[in-house]
Amino acid sequence: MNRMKCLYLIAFAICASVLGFNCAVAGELADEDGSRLWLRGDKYNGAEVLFRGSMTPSIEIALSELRGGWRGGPVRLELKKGGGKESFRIFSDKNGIKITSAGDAGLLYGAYHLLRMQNTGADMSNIDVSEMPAFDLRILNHWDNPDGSIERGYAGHSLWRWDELPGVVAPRYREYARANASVGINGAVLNNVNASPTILTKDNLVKVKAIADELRPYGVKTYISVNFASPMVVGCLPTADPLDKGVGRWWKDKVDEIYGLIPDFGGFLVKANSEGQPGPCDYGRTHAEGANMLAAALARHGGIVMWRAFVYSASDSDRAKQASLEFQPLDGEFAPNVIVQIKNGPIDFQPREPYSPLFTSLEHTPTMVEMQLTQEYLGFSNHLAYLAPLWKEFFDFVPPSSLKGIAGVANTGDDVNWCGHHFGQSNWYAFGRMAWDPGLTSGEVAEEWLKQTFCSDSAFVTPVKGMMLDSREAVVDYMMPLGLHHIFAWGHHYGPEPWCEVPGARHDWLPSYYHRADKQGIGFDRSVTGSNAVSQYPDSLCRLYGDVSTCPEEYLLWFHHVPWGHKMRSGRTLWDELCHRYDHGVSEARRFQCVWDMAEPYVDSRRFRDVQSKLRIQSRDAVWWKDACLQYFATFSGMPISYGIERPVHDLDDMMKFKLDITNEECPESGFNK
Ligand code: BDP
Repeated sequence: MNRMKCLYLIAFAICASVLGFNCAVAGELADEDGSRLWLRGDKYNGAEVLFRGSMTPSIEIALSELRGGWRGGPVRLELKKGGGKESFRIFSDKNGIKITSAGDAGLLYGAYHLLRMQNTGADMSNIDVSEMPAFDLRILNHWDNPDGSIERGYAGHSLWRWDELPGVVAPRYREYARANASVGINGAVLNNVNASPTILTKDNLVKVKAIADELRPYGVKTYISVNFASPMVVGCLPTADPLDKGVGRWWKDKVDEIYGLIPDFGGFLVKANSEGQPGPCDYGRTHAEGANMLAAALARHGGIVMWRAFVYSASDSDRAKQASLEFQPLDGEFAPNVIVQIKNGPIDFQPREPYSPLFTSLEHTPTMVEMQLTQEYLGFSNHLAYLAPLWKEFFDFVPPSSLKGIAGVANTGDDVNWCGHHFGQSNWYAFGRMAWDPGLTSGEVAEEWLKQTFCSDSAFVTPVKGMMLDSREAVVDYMMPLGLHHIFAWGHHYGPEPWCEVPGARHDWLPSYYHRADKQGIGFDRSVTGSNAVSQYPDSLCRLYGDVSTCPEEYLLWFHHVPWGHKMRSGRTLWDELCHRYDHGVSEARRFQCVWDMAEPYVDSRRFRDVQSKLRIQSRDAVWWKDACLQYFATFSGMPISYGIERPVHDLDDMMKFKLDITNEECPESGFNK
């Protein structure tokens, strides 16, 4: 680089940081690796920040964040009596800006809020903002295993380095905690719901404590997933029966041991009698009896049990009905510190599902929703799928006020950019922001994230935000439009395999169980004359969903087996509509490539190229999905692929022979790509 250019760049960088811009448009910017997430505000270190009172580690962090990043006049922080400990008020008076809260966490959140306002260019004149979180529990669930792998993780290995803890405490724990605090996430379940009992050994609890000590100053509480058979495996008891006195005592002692190490420990997350995990039903006890036994051990310390309702078995009953059938009769039987944690939909994090009817049928049981940030069913960390619209869709049916909390299955790993895909970070960000305030729109959150992560120029933000907002629907269209679901490949959930048959496999683990395509039509009949899953919804929705002529088309094949010639609202037949939706998904993925290429002047070249190559994979995968599904379903419909749409480029036979050689814990370099 010649000297002039170098001077120019330095001058630009200084101007840019003073003005708060971070776009590349007026010159080159140093490549970024994404490790700084949305917390890229240049260090300013000139702010006058004051606090009088007794200092806590969280307040120290709030002060140092403001000193480092605030570019305005004096800011005073003050602890006030009254109000929630996480709530805060920011207002200006004659002496400058003041942040008040009843708790140190509130002051920390206030500090991050003020910085976010500055860094997104919000109007700060006569500022007076009062904020309180919509949910008390805003928790990330890590599906991380003791060996460092992450179930359904596509961003490298676990953040927790169990092998070197507690002696070595990686700096990333604090960076992780800081990122969470900056968006209001206040809890982390450290390990996989398919929990190894070994998490409860003395040696491992000391490691958990070391992490908890790092997270605490940022207001992030530590929780762990426990295996229901732990008393047998770790405690060498002959049983794990929740009504056995010795078992109850073992859990009490274990919980006391944990609180001896971690006085503010949050509690347990439990996956029981689900997908082969042990649980109370092994002893003829109910989920409530199992959960309440753990709850009794935790209650003395203020801890909670998050008991998952993700249960289904290889029975004749429609899988979509099973969680409700098992949990609804237990309504009101759970101890007060048990919260039933329910996935947003009745099956399993599909690109689109109706909400789980348990949310409206459990009337006397505290519930929380579990969303998935890691894109197990949405193209892993290869596809751009901004998930805020999915969560908003859920809240349209289940009001946030009816929930105790919100959990998100994390998409973080030890990849440099944390999430594998730079845009995966937007889901982490949006999860926190929406857990704090589900009233925010998907667009507002996307805009905030873009401005902080990349650049605030509207020529960049407007089109890229548009791409984000359309991205989830595009994935639905090229994977499973019109209510199709679970037609993924066997063994991993990346690509399509609607034809998949595995001799001896559980029928509810095979795509044909879900799509039910035959010569007459396609879709799962869950109407009153079918599996009657519709009856689990409130009457008005039951009627709406149950009638093929009123069922919203996005749920059509979820609730009905529909003839190929059925007239859709567009005037097309079902078959033609299916063709158009798949095709639309593909053209959206292509459009995203164009949008991103036009963003090149605004993004440093490394992140630009990373996203560009991911979008290329996404487009190819979209074509793979479309060609596979349409050509396979055409063998039933007997109809030609609609003439107006792009012709298939792959042979069905080739795609049927193709096996992607990946494990559950990897993101492939590409899918079918002949
Ligand atoms: C499914 C995942 C599986 C999880 C399970 C769960 O495929 O890896 O263990 O959910 O949530 O989506 O328990």
